Amino acid sequence: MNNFQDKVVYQIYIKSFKDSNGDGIGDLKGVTEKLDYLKELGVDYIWITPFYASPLNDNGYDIMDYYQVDPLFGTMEDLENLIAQGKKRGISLMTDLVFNHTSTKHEWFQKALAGDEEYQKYYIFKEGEFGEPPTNWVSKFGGSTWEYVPHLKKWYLHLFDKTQADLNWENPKVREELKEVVKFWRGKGVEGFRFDVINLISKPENFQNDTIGDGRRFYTDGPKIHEYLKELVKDTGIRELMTVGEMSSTSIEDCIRYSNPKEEELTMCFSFHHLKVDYKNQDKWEIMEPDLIELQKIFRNWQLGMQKGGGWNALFWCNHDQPRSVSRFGDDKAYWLESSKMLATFLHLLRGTPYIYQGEEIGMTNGYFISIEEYKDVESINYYQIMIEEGKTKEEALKILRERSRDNGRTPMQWNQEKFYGFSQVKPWIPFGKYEYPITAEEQVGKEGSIFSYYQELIRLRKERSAISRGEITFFDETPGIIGYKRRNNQEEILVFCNFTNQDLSLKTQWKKDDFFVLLQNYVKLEENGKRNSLRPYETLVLLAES
Ligand code: TEU
Ligand code: CA
Repeated sequence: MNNFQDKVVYQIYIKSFKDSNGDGIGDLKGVTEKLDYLKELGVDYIWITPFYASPLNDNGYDIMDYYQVDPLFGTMEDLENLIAQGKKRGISLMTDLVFNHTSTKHEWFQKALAGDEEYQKYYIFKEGEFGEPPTNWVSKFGGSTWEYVPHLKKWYLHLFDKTQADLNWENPKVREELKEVVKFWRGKGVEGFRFDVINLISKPENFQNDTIGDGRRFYTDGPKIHEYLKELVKDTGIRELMTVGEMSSTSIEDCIRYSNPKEEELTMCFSFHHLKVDYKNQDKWEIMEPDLIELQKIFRNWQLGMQKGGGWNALFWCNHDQPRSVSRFGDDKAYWLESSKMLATFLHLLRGTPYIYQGEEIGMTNGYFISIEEYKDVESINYYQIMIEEGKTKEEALKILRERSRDNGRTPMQWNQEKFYGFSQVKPWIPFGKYEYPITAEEQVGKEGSIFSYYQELIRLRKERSAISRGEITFFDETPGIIGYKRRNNQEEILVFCNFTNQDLSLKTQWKKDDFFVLLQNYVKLEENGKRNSLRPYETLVLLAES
């Protein structure tokens, strides 16, 4: 196992990062231009979302050719150059492999449609009865998971959009094809992989209706998932690389198996339970305030559970599918600076590998789009329709999208105060967010007290302190609204306090200034009396005790 515990990953949503050729769409050359910025931030890996040939119905998560760079994002040469330039700066590239499904434009699916039975076996085609789909499962993007092909008189499975057909991993040929894809990119010098919804690849032997849910219990962490992952990793020789699986609706038990080195599957897992604490009745499209007690419970269970089982977490608040954390768990107006820093602290000092999503390091907020025309995301557009059909008014549906849409995290990076924020020479493919503050990278880099500088400090701390990268974690009971945890390694102990509310809250843990060194704080000054018994709104304190 390689030494990855002190590494930090930066996620790039390529379409919205930096446009180099003035077409309003971010691209590979744009990423290369910004490598020095990333080096300054201090990250070790960049994960770039799919840049392969694609009709882009789901912005590249619908791959048409695994071996080609989409011309919209550049050329293979651009990619090779990016890898080389990254290596010079000590930044490794992780690519995103979408192996649960392909675009329906993929050659394999096209052959299947043309009647080639060999290729129909690459996908999951089934007959329905009485004109009904084979099961009542619900797609992640709304509607049925089955699409009917009249001339074949069969339905095919798509857990996501109908242009994303699920691959049949039961078929050894499919598994061999996908191994070749991994080896190809490995050969290009890619040093890590993120596997998209990889825990959904193993489908049940019998397809049946779900009478109590949307079907996910039949294919999530499915029957052969561990077997498939072991085979993929072994046969492609990527055991020593940094790999992360995106695990949808997963369990701690399965994530231990996915990421415990002894199992020889992956390095770490993304899980999403902490990002559902503001879903009313588990429903993404019903808004409520985050349940902080639940949030604490989830982190406690996952952190302690994974530690006990020898698993490893990928830590994140934001990605291209999620609203911005400062808008969601912080306060992006009155406490924008403080809450951005508090959320960063909480996450980066946990046990696991932190992921920074582009713009998070400068405190970018939700997009807060006003009209439906501004939205580009297939899920947002589908659910807007569904909400209207279910009887919501347009205003109600738009209000929900403003909180929940994936486009909140997809507004273009804001590099400087020039027109189009230095992202592009022209109007970008998606609108900029409607900001209260003129948030830009230029304004923050090299500026003491900025969110960017704070992230630099967090990354530095992880590299300096083994208690953070490798230490044991324990949680201690604090006033509701505050989460407190400890990290310990050898003689070093670090205490972390985070106030997740906009209230002053008193601490149960009493501490004296003489006994600790204040490693980090997000308010400018501690009170002078040498003792601190409370935390201000969104305040965080990181204390070091050395014995
Ligand atoms: O996402 C998987 C996934 O299930 C979600 O994060 C999903 O977007 C969310 O639950 C919807 O509410 C991955 C990719 O990250 C995402 O961008 C793709 O759309 C999806 O897989 C399909 O490839
Ligand atoms: Ca471009």
